[in-house]
Amino acid sequence: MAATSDILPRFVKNSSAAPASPTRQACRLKERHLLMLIVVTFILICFGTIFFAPDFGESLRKIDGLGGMQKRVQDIGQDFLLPPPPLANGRRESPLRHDGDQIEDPHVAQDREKLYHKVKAAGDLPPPLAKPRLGADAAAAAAAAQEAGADAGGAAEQRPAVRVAALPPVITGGEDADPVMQFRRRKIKEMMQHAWRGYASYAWGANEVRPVSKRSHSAGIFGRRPMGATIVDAMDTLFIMGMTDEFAEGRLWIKQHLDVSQVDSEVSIFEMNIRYVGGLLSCFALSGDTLFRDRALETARALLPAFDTPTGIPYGLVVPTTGKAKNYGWASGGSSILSELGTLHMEFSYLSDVTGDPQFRRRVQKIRQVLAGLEKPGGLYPNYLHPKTGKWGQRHISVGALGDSFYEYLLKEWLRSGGADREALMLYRHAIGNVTERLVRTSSQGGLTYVSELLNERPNHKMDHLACFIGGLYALGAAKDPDNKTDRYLKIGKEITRTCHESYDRTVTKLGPESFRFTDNLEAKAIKLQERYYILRPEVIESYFVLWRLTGDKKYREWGWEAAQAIEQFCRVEAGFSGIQDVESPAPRHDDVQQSFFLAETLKYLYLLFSDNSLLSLDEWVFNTEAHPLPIKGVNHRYRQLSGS
Ligand code: DMJ
Repeated sequence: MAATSDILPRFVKNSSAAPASPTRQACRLKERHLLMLIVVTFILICFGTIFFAPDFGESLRKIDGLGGMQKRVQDIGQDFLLPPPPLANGRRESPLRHDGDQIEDPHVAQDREKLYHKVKAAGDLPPPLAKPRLGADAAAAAAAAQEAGADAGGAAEQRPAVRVAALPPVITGGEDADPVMQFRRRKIKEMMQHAWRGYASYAWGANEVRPVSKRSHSAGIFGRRPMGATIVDAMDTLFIMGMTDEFAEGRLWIKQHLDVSQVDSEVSIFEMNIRYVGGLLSCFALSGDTLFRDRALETARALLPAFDTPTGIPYGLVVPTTGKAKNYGWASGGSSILSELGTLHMEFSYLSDVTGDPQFRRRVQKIRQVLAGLEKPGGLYPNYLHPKTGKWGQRHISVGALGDSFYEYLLKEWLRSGGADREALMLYRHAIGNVTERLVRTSSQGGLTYVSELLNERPNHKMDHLACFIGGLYALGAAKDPDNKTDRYLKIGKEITRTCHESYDRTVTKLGPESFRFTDNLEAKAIKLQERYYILRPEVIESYFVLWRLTGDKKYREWGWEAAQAIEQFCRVEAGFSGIQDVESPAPRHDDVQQSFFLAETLKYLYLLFSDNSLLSLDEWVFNTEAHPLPIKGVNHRYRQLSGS
């Protein structure tokens, strides 16, 4: 057996007897080369260690220049081989690119952004854009730009923050004198920043973000294309919170990418109206920027083919590119849905006023005419109406899912029109009167007030989370409608809101379930597992906000804070906020969706709850069903009606 002590292989077996042969000499030479290689490698490793290991480098850092260089190498090091960021102006590039429908891996975009910020921090790129200036400062900046002959629109493409400076000042103020409320309001703004950041980092341009798995998400209601639903829905919340950089980013996306007419799959008329048309009109009213009005107009135009029915009652779905429209297959023999066909009036009327195009108002007046002329079984409105026959479908009556915002828009359109639409008020009084007489009930044990449903004349003692908006609606009607039921309706509004608070307070997480029931044995509790989820819905908080504004009772602020804390505890995840699957679990699973209405509604109502009453006063603004504020005609100077229309 050959000796095993040698490190290097032997090439000659009997080395002891034989003199050194030429072959042997060549082997020694090779051995020497190999040894030299090892020594050089060792030196290189030592050198690298001194440079890259923080402890070894500590003393070197003291030497000017060398220390700085070492830090830079360390900072950039691992990302050095990634391609450079595409934009040097501080604008975030979309991880989902629309150009040619190319979808870029969000992780690549994330890495690129990380590298960009590192390089920028190392001082190799120009400093980021200055924050937009507001007020007089903004006016001065705009004037200077004009004087220099700058094209505000064109230049804005590259430098969105500058574009905002050219806008009228944001609505500021609204800070409550109470430091506790100031703290809470700041916290809600921080939650908004977190929600926005999660969406912008992982799903920019898509409809929503999956904040756990950090990917984009889209519900069928928006069609199959990325339509920036979260951007459009969040814009007015960003505006009132003074998040001007984010607002500028959103505006740029809307300018460059939002074109509903190009969507070649079915979109929901209702959702496109309340989130897009409503959201854009709200931004127009708040900012005066006509881009928003024009996009609202284009969006509403893309929906119009759905109204071409024998009765004028619109279908629920339309394909904007082809104009093909239809109803949901599951909706009572091809019927349209009450809450959908009845939740267009505010946006369409306002759109006609600010564009001078009367066709939108005409469409919703036609719907109104049909509804006003129909016989209502027991004075109530069933949830299904057939667009061809103009006849009611299945007799399901509810102020929750499928019915809810129809009732809301009767009262609110009267308010929005500055009292001009008296027919809306009459219909509201009639509808709410019958809801009160036939659906409002009191639970047998605890005396909780709730609104039941009717299915083929039989009561169903269940309330949806969605139905909880009606506490606020009762109170709003009581405060604004000078009829003789004010006290009674205000009391009902307060009581229903108390019940909705109970539905939160009686769960493990202190978040309310999707629906809750009233039986002989339980009250305001979900029975089935499928009813126990919470998807960041706003309706309960919405009623807290309205009742706080109208009554000044501090308990609504406390209840809102309880909900905010529960959302923070159970729904906050690394890239935003997620719905949860079971409000009765101490460690609920996340549904991995950050709904766009969380930014549009839930956070907005919380923010307003902890602001003072001057911010979006209920005397000047009325909120659409997605919490987008619309100005009240004849009262609010931001109404911006097109002269002559
Ligand atoms: C929102 O899109 C609107 O509030 C709508 O009226 C009902 N559902 C969601 C929020 O829950």
